[in-house]
This record gives sequence, structure tokens and C-alpha cells, in this order.
Amino acid sequence: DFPILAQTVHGKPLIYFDNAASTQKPRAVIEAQRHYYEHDNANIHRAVHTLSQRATHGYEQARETVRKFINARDAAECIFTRGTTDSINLIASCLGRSRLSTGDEVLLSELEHHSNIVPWQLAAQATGSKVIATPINNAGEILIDEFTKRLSLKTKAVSISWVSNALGSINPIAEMIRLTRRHAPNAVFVVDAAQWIAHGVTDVLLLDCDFLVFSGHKLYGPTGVGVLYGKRAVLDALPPYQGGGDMIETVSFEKTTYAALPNKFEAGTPNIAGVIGLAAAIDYVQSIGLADIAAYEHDLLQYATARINEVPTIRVIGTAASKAGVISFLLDGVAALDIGVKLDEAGIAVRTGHHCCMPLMKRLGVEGTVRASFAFYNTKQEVDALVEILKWIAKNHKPAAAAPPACAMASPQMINAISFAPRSAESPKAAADALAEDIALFDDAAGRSQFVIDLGDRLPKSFGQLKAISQRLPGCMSEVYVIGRAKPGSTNVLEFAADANADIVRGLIAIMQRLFSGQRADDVRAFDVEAFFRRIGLDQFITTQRRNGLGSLVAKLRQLATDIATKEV
Ligand code: C6P
Repeated sequence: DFPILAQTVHGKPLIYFDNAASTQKPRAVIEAQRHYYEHDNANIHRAVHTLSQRATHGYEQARETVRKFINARDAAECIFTRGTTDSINLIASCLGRSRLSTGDEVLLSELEHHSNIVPWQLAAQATGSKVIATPINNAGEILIDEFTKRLSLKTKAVSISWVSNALGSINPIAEMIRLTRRHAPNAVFVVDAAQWIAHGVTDVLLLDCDFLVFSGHKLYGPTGVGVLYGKRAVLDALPPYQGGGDMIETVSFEKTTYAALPNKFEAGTPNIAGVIGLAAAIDYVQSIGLADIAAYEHDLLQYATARINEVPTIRVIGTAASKAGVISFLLDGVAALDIGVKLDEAGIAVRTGHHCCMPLMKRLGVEGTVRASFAFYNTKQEVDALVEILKWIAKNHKPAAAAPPACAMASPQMINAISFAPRSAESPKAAADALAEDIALFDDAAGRSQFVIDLGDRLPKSFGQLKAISQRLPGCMSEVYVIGRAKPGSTNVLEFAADANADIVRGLIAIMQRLFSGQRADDVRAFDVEAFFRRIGLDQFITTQRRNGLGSLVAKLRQLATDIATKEV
């Protein structure tokens, strides 16, 4: 049913274990959207012509599909949004403008995704209310006693993920709602169901939550569409979120009145095709059955947990007693990013990094993890393939030579000990030509990334010193430190030293040193790094979206070169 899964990646059959980030789309969803655009496309709620009526019918039918799917009382309680993030922003912003004030508290947990933290911080800043995070234990479970202690009459909102995206912990959401009703009667309860919705049965009446939000794209549906369920009375009491077409009853310059639910919260032309696709996705998962999906994924998770623990030096991060199909892990001495690159070369898609949960990573004392997240189309054979590659990585990864540990104070000796790379060629262009010639010997991704890693092997190890004397470069998936200066005795030559805790990034740093260190600042500024990385077939590492160090490093080096050229260094 999933055409995308029948492909090879780097010559290997694709194994897609990044379902918590986004699931793949079945043919039924792709077809529903294509059919809509080929036959029914028009704006909704606005015209009497046939296409508009068909589009409106499809859109409102989809709302009814959502209602049944989550067992809401009334379809008008199901608002279409752009996704979970949009839904939470709507709730936090509207509560901020109507219910929150100085001294009020919003209770979250240490497990939350940034989308369930930052919108509340924005609302708190605007209202003088306070965001509080209830703690978890080391297994990644919310401590219910601690949660209860934090509930009070001051609590105006509680917003908790049903399933943690980073660890897979299933939170006892029904119990937490009951406790909230008892101890914080002024609070609304928001369920972030982003990671639950595709993996178990949802019944908002049974839960008795005030809000429940999710994204279409994690439910085998399209991106850019999601749902905000809210109890009618609670939604009615909120002010509108955005103003625009379709959310009004009457408009005049003197006074505007708003449409009833659900339109009050759906300003502007919505993602109609996305909504149609979402309904097709719901029909699709229901044809399989969420209870069966949950049972299958539970079995797969148990199998995968047992098998992955066979990998030497593995550390599973997140060992809650109740878990959805997510395994977060680290291998001793191997950067998560390097594991991600190696797995990709084997055709296995996982996510690496902080998973948009920086406070959680800090609480667990890790920079990030590798995360394999399952869907019902994954198999035990695919898990076996993952385990084999991980065993290979654990066995073959060369432990990094002991770098001096970071220490709090930088000494002059430390700075003197840093080796700034000398010039590797006449100009950045000459260095680029030499590198391009070397890398042209490798015609596949694995060969090219091994070449990069080998270059990194020869980079002087200065992670500890650089960490002690410089700030971490922001916007990177691994920890990167860089310092630069005008070459002593010159006024216009850039020199820099940098290091990272991922092998692949160390290799990219080595490439950047060959290109730029020891070169005239003006030549550095004029050189087109992006074009060079495209030329050598490594442009996946330079796009800023990848955030693996290089985009920020290039920006930093350009800044240093500019400072030198304008004599600020
Ligand atoms: N988590 C992940 O890889 P959006 O981006 O709006 O569809 O969903 C945001 C969101 C909110 N809450 C939870 C619990 C989530 O997991 C996510 C999205 C993805 O884990 C992408 S960062």
C-alpha cells in the first residue's frame, strides 16, 4: 500500500524507522488528494457552483470522519489546523488572551516537545503567568506524585504529551486528567496526541480532556494539516485566534461578529486537499484497526528491545514500563550523528539529535540520541537488519584518541597549544580543485563519507581545549567548537581551529580547513562553498536545514573573514 517503501536507498532496500517524525502515505491517501485536485478542486463555504459544493461536502465529511475517529460529541468541536504545533499555538495564544494572568501556572512535563513548551512560554510572557515542568524519573516516566503536588487552584492549563516522541513513554494521561479535575479545578487539560494518534484508539469522551491535538502527517496523512479537538463550551469561551475570511458572521468598520464553531477558528482558505487526504488516512487506518496496529507494534517493540540489547555498548535511553514503538539509544563513544550517517548508507532511516526536546535531553544528561520509531509496516526482519548494522558499528568504530578533558578555565598555554591549520594550497580555489580530484575517486555515498571521515581522523584533536575557550557553535546537530584569528604577522589572513564530537563533522571541518585556513580573508569571502560541496557531491552536508555543523561553520568562518578584512580582529 505504500509505494515509497518499495525503493532502494544507496543500493539497499529502504528501511524506514523515522515514523515518529513523519509516517509514509498509503496509495489511498495519495489517490484521495489526486482525485480531489482532478475532479473537485474549488474553494469551500463560499459559492453555489457545483465544484465548490463538492469541495465543501468533502471537507465537512472529513470533519465527521475525524469526529467519529476520536469519538467527539460534535463535529463542530473538531477544528482543522496546520498540525499539532499550530493547534497548541492556537490554544496557548487564545487562553493567554482570555484566561491566563499574573500568578497563574501552566503545568507541563520534562518530556515535552518544544511545540508543547514554547507556545506556553510565549503566552506566559504576555500574561505574567508561569510555566512549570513536572519531573520524570530516569526511565522517562512522569512521577505522578510530583505531578499531583504541582496541581493547585493557580493551575490554569495542563498540557502533556500522551506519548513522548523522544523516548516512547506512554504517559498515564487518563489518570492525569482525573487528578487535574480533582486538584486543579480551574485548569483546562490539553492532550498532545501527536505520537499517540496512529498507535492506539482515541476516545476524547472517555478521556474527558478539554483539548486533544494531532498532526495528519504522523497518521499516514498529508503534511500541513492537523486537528484541534476542543470541548464546545471551552472553545466557545475562547476569543478567535486569527482573523480573516470564513471566521466571521458580519464585518463592519464599527463592529465585527464571529462565526460559530468550527469556522470561528478556521480563518482563511484551509488546506482542503490536506483535509480530504487526512480523512482518507483515517479511513485507511480504521480499515486495519487501531487495536490491531497497537498489538502488532507492541510485539515489534518487544522484539526490537530484546534484539537491540544484544548490541555491545548499547545504552537504551527511555525504559518506561509502558512504551510505544520508539527506541532511543546511544552506542558508547560513537556520536549519534555518525550512527545516523552509517545507517543511512545501509538504507535505514532513523532520526538523530535532540528530537526537539532539549530540556528532556538536558534532564537525561545526553546531547541527543539515535531514535528508531516504528509503524505497522515495519517488520522483525527490518529490526534484524538494524541490529546487524549496529553490531558492525559498535565493533568497527575506532574509539576517539583521548582528547584533553574540558575544564572550566582557559589558560594561555591552552590557547598556545591549539594548532591553527596552515595554508594547504595557493588559494581556496586551488585547494578545492585538489580535494575534488581526490573525492572523484569515490562514486558512492559510503565511499565519499568514508573519505570525509578519514580526513577527520587526521584533524588534530583539540575538542577539550576548544570547548574550554570557546562557545559551542549554535545550530549544529553535533557539538562543534571553533576559534579563528588573523594569522600572526599578517593582517588579512584567516586561520582557524575547530573540532566536533562526531566523526563526519570532524571530516567536514578538515575539508573547511583545507579550503580556508591560512587563506586571505577576501579570498575566503569570495569563495562559493555551497557550489563546491555540490560539485563534490556532498551538498547534503551544507544545506542549513540539515543543521549538522557545516552550515553554521561556514557562516561563522565568513563572519571571521569579514571581521579580518574589515580589521576588527
Ligand atoms: N515530532 C519528531 O520527530 P508537528 O511538527 O506540528 O507536526 O508536530 C509537533 C510535535 C508536537 N508534539 C509531539 C509529541 C511531537 O512528537 C511533535 C513532532 C516530530 O519527533 C518532529 S519534530
